[in-house]
Amino acid sequence: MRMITTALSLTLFLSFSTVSYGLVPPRTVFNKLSEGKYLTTQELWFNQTLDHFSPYDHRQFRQRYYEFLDYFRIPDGPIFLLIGGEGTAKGIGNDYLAVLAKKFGAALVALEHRYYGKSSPFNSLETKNLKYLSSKQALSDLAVFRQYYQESLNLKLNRTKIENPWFVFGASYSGALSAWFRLKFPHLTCGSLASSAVVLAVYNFTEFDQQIGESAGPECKQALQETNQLIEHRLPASGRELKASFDADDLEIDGDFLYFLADAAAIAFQYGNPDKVCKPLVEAKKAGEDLVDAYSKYVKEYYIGTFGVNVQTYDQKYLKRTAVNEDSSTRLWWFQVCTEVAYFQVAPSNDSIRSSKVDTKYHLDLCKNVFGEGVFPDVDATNLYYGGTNIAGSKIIFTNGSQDPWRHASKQTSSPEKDMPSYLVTCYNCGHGSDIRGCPQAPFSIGGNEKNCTSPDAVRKVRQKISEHMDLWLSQCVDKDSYFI
Ligand SMILES: *[C@@H]1O[C@H](CO)[C@@H](O)[C@H](O)[C@H]1NC(C)=O
Ligand SMILES: *[C@@H]1O[C@H](CO)[C@@H](O)[C@H](O)[C@H]1NC(C)=O
Ligand SMILES: *[C@@H]1O[C@H](CO)[C@@H](O)[C@H](O)[C@H]1NC(C)=O
Ligand SMILES: *[C@@H]1O[C@H](CO)[C@@H](O)[C@H](O)[C@H]1NC(C)=O
Ligand SMILES: *[C@@H]1O[C@H](CO)[C@@H](O)[C@H](O)[C@H]1NC(C)=O
Ligand SMILES: CC(=O)N[C@H]1CO[C@H](CO)[C@@H](O)[C@@H]1O
Repeated sequence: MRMITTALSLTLFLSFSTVSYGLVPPRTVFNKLSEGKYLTTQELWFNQTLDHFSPYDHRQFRQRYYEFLDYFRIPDGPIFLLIGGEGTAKGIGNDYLAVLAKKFGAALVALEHRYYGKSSPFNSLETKNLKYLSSKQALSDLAVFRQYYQESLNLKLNRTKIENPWFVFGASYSGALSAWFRLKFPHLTCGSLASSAVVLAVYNFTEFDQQIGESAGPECKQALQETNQLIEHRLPASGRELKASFDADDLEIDGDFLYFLADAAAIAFQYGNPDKVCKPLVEAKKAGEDLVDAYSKYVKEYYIGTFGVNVQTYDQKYLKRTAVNEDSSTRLWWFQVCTEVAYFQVAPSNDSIRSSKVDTKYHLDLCKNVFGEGVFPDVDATNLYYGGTNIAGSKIIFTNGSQDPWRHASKQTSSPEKDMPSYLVTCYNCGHGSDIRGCPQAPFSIGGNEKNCTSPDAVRKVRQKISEHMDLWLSQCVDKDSYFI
């Protein structure tokens, strides 16, 4: 166990490299594409409770966080809590939230999600050690951290019992955490921005593939479907050569290979680069060229090359590895998928783009093979706990990108009576988290600049709304002397 109680474990911790080995694939949702574009990467640490729900387990672990105070209006400016998600948190990115922080005179504080990056409580990620990895524990981490940070800020400013107005932010899974934090701890934040927030746990998430078809449009969709049919046809007889032509020789299980190919297409729409996959395929089809060749070229050049995915992270043998390193995010996220939220990206029974072999059984087999008997997601329990799209929160802004396949696990309708607006950013390359990242999300643009969105105005309008809600809710918060006792 990597606990904070011994000096030995501390040094182990610090010896970890800050180098990243790869990016997180789309099923692990929000990508850290902001390499080198940080306001700060100076890491800070605090002692977190391992199990928030045990009355007698008092173990702690070291959790990493970052702060950026250059825009902070001392002493009463708001504090923006940036919620870490299913990946390593390398610093505070210079995206649209930085623009908002400047505008509101806010302090920016980012907490890495437990288990990910350097915030792992254990030296080994074997299944029994993952039992404290859950969204519920993560929400309590945020609550405890928020108190700790407010108190340490008060100490720094030589004052007591003062509360700054807080606002929480997240995108994708951390967008869901952002909404759920406001739901479960309304007294600890004035409001929440839940960007592309996957608040609905879905077992058979067929809408994901369907949205890719819609985002692709008829011509590209057909080319993608034909490509898949060719691949399925060639796989039984010449699987080895086929996999090798995608630089995916390691993927022994056909399902892993087909999942990898499905993700490779999804990524283009999710992150606002539809032409990267559609252009070469449609052109190859028109020219009567081999679609599989065109697709493998795209996968190697774009998905593996530019985007930087590590093919190994699709390999169940690899997912079984329990070492803690920068690439363990995929194993960790699969654990959350396999226990809490599912979002199994299965092929719809009709008209699918991905292979029909990427089905419910594939996912359940993976959960069992990677984590052991009895590990499967109880999505009903998750939705019972949080409410899914019927979330009974307030002062939460939901935003989604029109081309993003994940938006069908988000809240896409407004609930004005509960102060929960929902906005859809609509444009040809508006994807996952476009309100925060602009488009495309790769390459990263400073300040989440919306200039390269096919409709910059669509992004600007939603941002204006976000800003208005924040302004109102923050002002309602500071009016009270102290909204937290
Ligand atoms: C965290 O715990 C360790 C070990 O108990 C202690 O040495 C350290 O001072 C603590 N850090 C903080 C910030 O409280
Ligand atoms: C903190 O406040 C106390 C009481 O007002 C004052 O005596 C002290 O000098 C202050 N310390 C600093 C570091 O500002
Ligand atoms: C998911 O799909 C599988 C296979 O089609 C089916 O057996 C199962 O009942 C579905 N489960 C839910 C909850 O929709
Ligand atoms: C499949 O899709 C077609 C066209 O969208 C539709 O007409 C047909 O009813 C669907 N079949 C099934 C089994 O859902
Ligand atoms: C927009 O795209 C162009 C061409 O790809 C690129 O040079 C430029 O940096 C991008 N601008 C922003 C703000 O991302
Ligand atoms: C406020 C808003 O834009 N709502 C839209 C969100 O997305 C759904 C599904 O596409 C639309 O029906 C809503 O009008």
